[in-house]
Parts: sequence; structure tokens; C-alpha cells
Amino acid sequence: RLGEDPHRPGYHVTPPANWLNDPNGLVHWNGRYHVFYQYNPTGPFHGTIHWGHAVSDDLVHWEDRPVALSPSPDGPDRDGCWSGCTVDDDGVATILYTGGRGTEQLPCLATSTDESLTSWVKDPENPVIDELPAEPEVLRTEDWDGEFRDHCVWREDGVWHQLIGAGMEGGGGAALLYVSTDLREWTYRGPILTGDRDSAGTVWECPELLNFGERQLLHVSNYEDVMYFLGQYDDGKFTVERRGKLDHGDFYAPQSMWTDDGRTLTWGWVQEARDVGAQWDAGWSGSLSVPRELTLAEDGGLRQRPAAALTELRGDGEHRENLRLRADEGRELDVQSRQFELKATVRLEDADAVELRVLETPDGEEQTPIRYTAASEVVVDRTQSSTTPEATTDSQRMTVTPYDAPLSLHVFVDGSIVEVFANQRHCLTSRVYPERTDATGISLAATGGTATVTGLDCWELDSAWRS
Ligand code: DQQ
Repeated sequence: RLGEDPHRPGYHVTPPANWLNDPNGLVHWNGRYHVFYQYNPTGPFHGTIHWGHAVSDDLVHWEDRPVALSPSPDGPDRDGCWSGCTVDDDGVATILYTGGRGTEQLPCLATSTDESLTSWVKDPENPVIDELPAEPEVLRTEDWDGEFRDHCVWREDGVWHQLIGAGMEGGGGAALLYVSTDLREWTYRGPILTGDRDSAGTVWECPELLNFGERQLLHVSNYEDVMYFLGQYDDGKFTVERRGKLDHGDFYAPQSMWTDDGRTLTWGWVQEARDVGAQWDAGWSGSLSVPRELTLAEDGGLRQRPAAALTELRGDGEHRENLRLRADEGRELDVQSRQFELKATVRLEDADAVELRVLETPDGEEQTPIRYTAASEVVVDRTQSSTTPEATTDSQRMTVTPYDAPLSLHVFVDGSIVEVFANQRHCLTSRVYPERTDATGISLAATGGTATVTGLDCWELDSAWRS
């Protein structure tokens, strides 16, 4: 594995080198957690995509495994093995993925009977779906015969159900439903939901349906954002009750794993926010988020929490209580690190904002403030994140619903990743690339008045990789 790079995450899932994009085929198999991902083994760019593979016994220590799927030169996936999922077909691990061939996007299937999910055999009948659905008409572009890809498969009443993401000619995105008794012959049933182009994007990639019992959640990636719809899925139709974004930053194409003990754990692709040249120089590109446990809150909204297992990585730390922050008075923490977790409960009182500054140099030249404002926003301010002139300087923000209770902030920093959870429901993942080796400080400050941090814990986190 590539190492020795201050921007390279230590506990997030990254490729050994080269390129990673979407998480794929996440599965808890024979007691081990398997993560596959879109991988280009030949360079840090989105080229001919394979499926990379990493495995873990505890969700926090990871081991690289050999590439699981590679394009077959004469196959329907000759130009790429794109995103898909893994299901358990009576003990046989089965992947449904999109093969790329020229301008076509072709649903394909592969199986593994090997306990470690190392070797996969492609179905000789691939592709398993060889024509586009008639209605709605699938969007064709200069590049593609049809925007029609990515797979979410589940079993319901003994029948396999599959969602494929699509764009509609003249319209917006769609999540198209197919059914099958054997995962190989599929019958088209129509869209479970379609989106309005202006408010929900032209194409829906990577649709995924999650079942929380009384409510279901459909999320789709629309080139910009990961939109989620919470509501009722019944008999092939999804009725939306609320909608939102799973994350407000650099987070895309997420996918979930249903663990043996019933948790829904979701990983997203954390894209780079630096130019292609910098990615070439680094020799790697892309990371997965930390696994997030998704549940429904008591009020029916969506809860997102970092997976509990991440506590296993905690090393040295510090604890503070009732820290009063007077206007413009900074407080430094003892922990200095680029690889840490911080939890804080913040009450604004009469302050305009509280800033948690991470990756900060002693003179403040480089710093990334995570700012909680009286306007109920959390902002990741990247204007001073890096002294590199090419670095991204735009700020990212999200509205955190006002609560009677103070704001709970839970932050994971890892090299160049800043992953923020607010009130266990709003997420913002950001990329920053500080240049200076002393950008390891963490401090707190209030502006415009006084604020109280009623409780704060900060831990350095260990690295995750066994290669
Ligand atoms: N990435 C894959 C596609 C998917 C896109 C290709 C989303 O299957 O639609 O690498 O990032």
C-alpha cells in the first residue's frame, strides 16, 4: 500500500494505490465484512474499471484482497465492470453489476462459491438484460445508448427484485424495477419512482432501497448529490413523504450492507477535491466514508451515526466539560493530530458562531474551521485550508434543524478527509489538503458573544490497514 503521504487517510477504506470510486457489493459473508469498490488498477483516474476488494473482521481493521472482477476482453463488460451489488442466492454469493461495452450499459452476473469471495465466475449468458425498457424511454446521449445502470437487488415473497438506475428521455431520473425467480431472467415492471429533472437531476445512478419496517428509504445519486426519499414502498411504487440529502459535501454513490445482526451500514465514495495533476502526483485517488449506521429516528426522520465499531480505533484522548468560550478567545486542545475523532456538545448562548478549527498550524495560516452558526448552519470553511494556490477554497454548508437541545457535533478527521455528523442526522464530508507539516492543531473559538461546550472528547485514531 502507498503510505507516507499526509493527505492519505489512515482509517478510511482507500485503494492500495490508484483509483477508487463507488463502494460496491457490500456484504457480510461468513462473519466477515466485504467491501468491493470501483477500482482502476492502472492509475489514479477513472479508466477501465475493475472491482477492488477489501475485507475486515471488525469493520475497522482492513486487509486488501486481490481484484475481484476484471473486464473480459470479449465480454459485455469489456470496457468496465461498473457498479452493482452482492446477494446470497441460497448460499452462492452472486453479483449483479453493469458491464460497459462501447456505448452500451449491460446488466451482468457473476458468482463465487469460494468462502473468501476471492474468485468470481461470470455467467456465460451475460448480459442478463439485453434490451432497454420501452416505457419510460431511456435517455440516450452522445456517449451512451441509454443511461441505464447500477443494481440494487433484494428478495421479497420469494421473488428477486432489482432496481436499475436510469435517466428518462426528456425527463429526469428513474429507479426501474425488474423481477425474477432465478436472478437470470428478468421481467420489467416499471419505475418505482421518477424524478423531476429540475429538482432531482437528469439521471439517477446507484439507486438503493432500504427497509426500515414502517418506512422505506430510496436514495439515488444524481451526478451532484445523493438525494434520499423517505416514505412507503408498496407493490412496486414508492410514495414520498420527505426528502433530503444524505450528505452535503464530497460524498457520492453510497451503498449499504445488511449485517447479520440487522444493522444497515452505508459507505459512500469520498471524491477528491483537488485537480487531476495532484491526484497523479499522489498516486492514489478516492476513499470511502466511514461506515454509517442508518436508522429511523423517533420522529420518523433519518438518523445517521458512525458505526459503533469505530470506537475500537481510539487511542490517546482528552475530555473537557463546561468549556466557556468568550468572544474571539481561542482554546487549543492538547491532542494534535491529522487522524482523530472529536465529539462535542455546543451551546451558542449569545455567540454568533462557534468554530472548531482542525488541521490548524500554530500561526493559523492553515486551518479548516467547522462553524456552527446562530442561523442553524454548519459550515466547513475551506478558505484557509491550504496554502497551495490550486487548493479548493469554497465552503460547504448544511442547515441543521433547530433543536431545543444544543448541537451535537461528531467529527472524523483523517489526512485530507473531514467527515461531520451533526445531531446524528445531518452529514457533511469535505476534502482539504493542508500543505504544512505542522497543520495538526485543534482549537475552539466563539465569535460575537459567549458559547459553552458542555462536553468534549477527542481521541487520536489508529490506522486500519493490514495489507
Ligand atoms: N460509477 C460507476 C457507475 C455509476 C457511477 C462507474 C456512479 O456504474 O453509475 O464507475 O459514480
